[in-house]
Amino acid sequence: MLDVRCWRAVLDLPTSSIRHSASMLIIPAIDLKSGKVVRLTQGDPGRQTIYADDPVAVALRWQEAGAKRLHIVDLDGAFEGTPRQSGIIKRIAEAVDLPIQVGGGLRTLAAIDALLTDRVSFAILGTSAILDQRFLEEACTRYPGRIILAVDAKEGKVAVKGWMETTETSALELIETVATFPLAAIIYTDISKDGTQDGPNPEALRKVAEISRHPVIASGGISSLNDVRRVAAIRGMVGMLVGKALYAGALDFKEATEVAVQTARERHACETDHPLP
Ligand code: AMZ
Repeated sequence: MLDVRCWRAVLDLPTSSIRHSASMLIIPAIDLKSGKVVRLTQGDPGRQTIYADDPVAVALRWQEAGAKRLHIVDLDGAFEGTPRQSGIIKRIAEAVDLPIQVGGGLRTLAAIDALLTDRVSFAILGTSAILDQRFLEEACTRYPGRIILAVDAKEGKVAVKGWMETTETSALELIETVATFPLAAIIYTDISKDGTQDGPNPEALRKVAEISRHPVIASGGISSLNDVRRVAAIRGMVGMLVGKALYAGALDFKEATEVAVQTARERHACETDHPLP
């Protein structure tokens, strides 16, 4: 079976304008709600913190800080089932010169077509991909290497529709099922940790990375350099989404990147020098 773990392969996509040797990305998350940059706690719209009124300025700030990629979620889109913040996302895409990945409300091929212009590198699919795997396959076939699957898990089961509904689908089984799909990556979010600054769940992440044939991006609770180190040390991880900890100042972007890259290098050297049987 094709092993598509190699992050370089993802970065080498024609749509990715940036080449770099770092093997572990800290990806700032820009969650949009009613035109503002917000963070929810455990995905609950009732527990929302507003961080900024100008999403374009925030995106430019992350670019200036050295981000190599941005993660943008249209939360209104995720809740309502159709993109709602397309105007702002277009303005961000025009303003920055970075690969961006965008999700929230992408439930039809037409919505994906409208998003994936040459300034938006990746479409993130959650609900539609989980409820209809043929749709995911179709989207991947149309845009090989440009679709990212969002696996948002609540106690091991995948949640959909703005995380308001939890399915019976096991996150790990889903990841196995999509092994041969030409996805760019899988984002695994631990909902119980998201927006809590409580630290990630390395055991769950390790399992996900172990069974995934795709590069894995971790999300949920990452809020200290120690958390960054623990996630970056997991084989198969290529990056991590950080939101609240960056906005609240608990984590410095540059420091986090240095630690992530250094840890990934050490891991890689270790794997190369002492390959496990
Ligand atoms: O915070 C939430 N309640 C939330 C959230 N962040 N609900 C969905 N999402 C994100 C997913 C994924 O990136 O993590 O929206 C995207 C999926 O949207 P959809 O519409 O495809 O399920």
